[in-house]
Amino acid sequence: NADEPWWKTAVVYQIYPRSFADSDGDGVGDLRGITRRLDHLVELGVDVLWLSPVYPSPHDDNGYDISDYRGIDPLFGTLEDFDELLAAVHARGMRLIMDLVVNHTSDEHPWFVSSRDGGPGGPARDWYWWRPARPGTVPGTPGAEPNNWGSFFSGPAWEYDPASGEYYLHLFSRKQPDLNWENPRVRQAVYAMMRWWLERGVDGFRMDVINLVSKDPALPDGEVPGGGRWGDGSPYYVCGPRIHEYLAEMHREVFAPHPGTLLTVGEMPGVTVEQARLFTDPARAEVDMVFTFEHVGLDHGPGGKFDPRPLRLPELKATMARWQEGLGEVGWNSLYWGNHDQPRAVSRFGDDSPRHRTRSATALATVLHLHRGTPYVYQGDELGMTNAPFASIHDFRDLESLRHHAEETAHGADPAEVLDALRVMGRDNARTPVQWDATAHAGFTTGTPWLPVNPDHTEINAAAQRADPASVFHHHRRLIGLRHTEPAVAFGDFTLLLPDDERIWAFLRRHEPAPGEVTELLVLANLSSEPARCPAPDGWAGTELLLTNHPGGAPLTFPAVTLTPWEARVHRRV
Ligand code: TEU
Repeated sequence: NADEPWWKTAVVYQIYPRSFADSDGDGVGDLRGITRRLDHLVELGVDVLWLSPVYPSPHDDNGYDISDYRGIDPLFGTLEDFDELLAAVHARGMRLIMDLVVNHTSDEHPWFVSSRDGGPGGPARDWYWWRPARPGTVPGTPGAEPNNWGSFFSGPAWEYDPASGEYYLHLFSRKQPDLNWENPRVRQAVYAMMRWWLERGVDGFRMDVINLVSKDPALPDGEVPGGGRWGDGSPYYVCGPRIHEYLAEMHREVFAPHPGTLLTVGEMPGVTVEQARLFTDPARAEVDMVFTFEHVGLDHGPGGKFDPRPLRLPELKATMARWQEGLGEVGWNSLYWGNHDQPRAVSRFGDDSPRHRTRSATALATVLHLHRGTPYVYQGDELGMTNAPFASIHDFRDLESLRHHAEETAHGADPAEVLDALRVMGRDNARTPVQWDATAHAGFTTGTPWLPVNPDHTEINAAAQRADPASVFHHHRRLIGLRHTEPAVAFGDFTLLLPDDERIWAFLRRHEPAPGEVTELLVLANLSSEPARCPAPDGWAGTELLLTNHPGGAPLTFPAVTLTPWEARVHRRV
């Protein structure tokens, strides 16, 4: 597999800098804090670090609202601190990719300031999406927005500018105006900025909502879903009319001069397998892989993420299998359970009770890392960190949650019910500080953390887990090591077994690098808190047990083996 790209055997670790490690006691994580903690990542064995945004920002959306693309926010340090971190990462044989947020900027970015202040017809007006009020309405009054699109963060997707009497589009917060990618000057400015970071030595980009940058220029009204207040504009901006043209252009302008060295991953809300095959087909030279949202939408009810419903395992297995199948021959998957936008994996997909937490976290990791694709480990998930307790709305910091609560309660929703949904699905769950040890503030800061540390850090922390070979940390280390040593993990094909089983997740990986030279891996996992009978395929009894989260488990027999709660194992047959 020597001619395969390096990132097919790599594992990426996502750092949310604000919550990773604080070096100067201001309660917010920073770059020097990361540099000091690199040995944790080296021991884990990860290959690439993805840094969530550290650019200057008003922090309306915790840095995903950028006001200067070529700097470092003082909250996180300086460009010198960045260069020092990058050199330290490279010195340890790891790579670093930046978070590229170019669907929108901050409303405090100079580009937007000149676009707004230049008024209609101004030279920078068409860097963003400005439109007059809907015909026949009074500008600035409810219903006068240019179309009926809703924002991802509640309310309308348009903000009124009284100075010009026009509105600007923002799919996210009002402080995140959407850039107009129809304008070639916008695209060239983005490419120039990307080249600036590549020349600084970074190894690629995670591209924020990159499949939203092409909009249908007519900006038509969307369907208003039952009980909804705003139109669904997604048919007009998810994978819009020119998205492949733009990404192919970006590849030519930015990535092509760096063949074989970079990693590019597009975050793509709403992307389908068919589209992902186009985006990640190497022959099309667009991006290396994409983040799908299908598997993290299965527990959303009709009202969306804050209308959670129980997740059925067969649905999750089928979704993952469909993406394995769809990108099996052409293209490539990224694999994740969590990130800074999702609740903690062990709380959402596992059982975070003291009895089952370690076992369920390691079972979930085993299943994910043995799929075909590049795994992403979100900071703290290698420790099995859990959702945090939120006593009231005042404990939340994320504007998505705060705005949802304000909007829904203003329209009569029961505050207690809204709060329950935020506790289960709110993004702050994944943003509590990384738990390094059992001391005050978990060793994250010597000051007061911007978001309280989860009280369970006395039990769940990196120091305790480094000392425990059966810990979630060491299981992740073994899984990552397996990807580096067993080619079948990265290159084997995928066959789902027992698709309808409500508790067992079983699948096969088969790798035949040369005719007759076959390696097969059998993954069996009980994703429930009860013992479960697991039918085993014939011919596997007595095969090598390559990895397990339950040493001393029952031997694999035919026709079945009983797996203890959350027991996961990998057998190998050559
Ligand atoms: O997230 C895109 C995105 O779709 C999420 O906002 C998701 O829809 C939402 O959290 C509900 O699950 C990216 C970033 O990862 C996120 O942190 C930013 O808030 C968002 O884009 C805007 O930049």
